[in-house]
Amino acid sequence: MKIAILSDFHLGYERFRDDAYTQAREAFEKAYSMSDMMIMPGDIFDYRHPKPDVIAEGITLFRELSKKEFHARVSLFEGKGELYTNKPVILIPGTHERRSDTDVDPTDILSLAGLAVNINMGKVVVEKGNEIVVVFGVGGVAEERFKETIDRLAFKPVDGAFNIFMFHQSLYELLPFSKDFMHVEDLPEGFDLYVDGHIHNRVEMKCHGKPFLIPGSTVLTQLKEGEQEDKGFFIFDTEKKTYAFHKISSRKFVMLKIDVSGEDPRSVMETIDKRIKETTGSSTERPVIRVELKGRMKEGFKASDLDVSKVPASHANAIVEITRGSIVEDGKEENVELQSGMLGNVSVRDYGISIFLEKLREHGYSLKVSPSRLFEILSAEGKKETAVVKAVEELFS
Ligand SMILES: [Mn+2]
Repeated sequence: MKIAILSDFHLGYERFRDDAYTQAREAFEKAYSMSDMMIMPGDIFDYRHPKPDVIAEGITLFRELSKKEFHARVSLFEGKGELYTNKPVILIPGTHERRSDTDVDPTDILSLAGLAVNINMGKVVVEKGNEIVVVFGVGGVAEERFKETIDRLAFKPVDGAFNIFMFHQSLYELLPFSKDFMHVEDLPEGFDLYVDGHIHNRVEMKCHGKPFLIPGSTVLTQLKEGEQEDKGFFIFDTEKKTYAFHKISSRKFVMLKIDVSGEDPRSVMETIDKRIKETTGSSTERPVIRVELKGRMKEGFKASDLDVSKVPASHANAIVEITRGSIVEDGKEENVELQSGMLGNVSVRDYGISIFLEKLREHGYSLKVSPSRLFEILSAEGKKETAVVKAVEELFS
């Protein structure tokens, strides 16, 4: 069977809302035309509570797919709720859609509408002729809960079938930053293919000797170095055990690192202007260009002497952002910048969870409510007071 693997569409992502929609649509179209079944490891939506117009975008995209003929069909489903379609469009929720286990998340809406099969904490059997593919799914959970979750689920690969383990987490080998992240070798054994979401650049590795694939997101979100590559999806061929990446047309992202060492503000500004012009050329598609200035300027000058505020407007055929945080100055610590909700390659949310856990450990937290559940309660509410009341209720009722 030919399996399309596509991920992290982030429908509703505010900064590039149209890109999120049109690039997902292109990925859906192309991936459908090349495959017998489609699997999607999470972050379909950018929010746990998408607005109705964003839910409508999701429904529109998935409805297009649901009208098509597939060569394979779902023959068995085990998971939350019922099966409302036997078309093999299979997904799990990601960390962006994550809610508590009993709450309805936006991917549940797609399955309730019969537009996809949500296999969060469950599995699905897909058949085409006498070929059988079984996909096991674990939606995004807090990193420190991942191990206990897969232990509890204890998925058993099915004899005579092609078995896929699909999830949505960080792994230590990809982001060596928290001891809560699992290692690749800790993933359950015996599967023919491992598919992960969450990471927004493309990853091709091995796990227990079998392919481990992350297609990356279909839309720019993090504006980190890894996102300069093409966006797209994988097609995996279960017969030949081969796969290939297929790109979609997506907004280009270029990172320009400019060394300002020994330069005065005027020459720095000229260099910025020249490099941006070289990068955009005659492009009409408005690439995102991120300029990172680093080094120590000519003596007597500091970062604030650079007036970069007018640069974006003078390059209308690009979306330009400039960071001066890495310019070295006397008496100034190196800046840590929070860009697009990311810290290094780690989301602020994941970083927040790891700090929260550390604090709880320091204080010898031993109550019954799991730390991740507590974090979710505290972060789900807009108002601090409401969140605290809910957390206290959960802890002491
Ligand atoms: Mn994502």
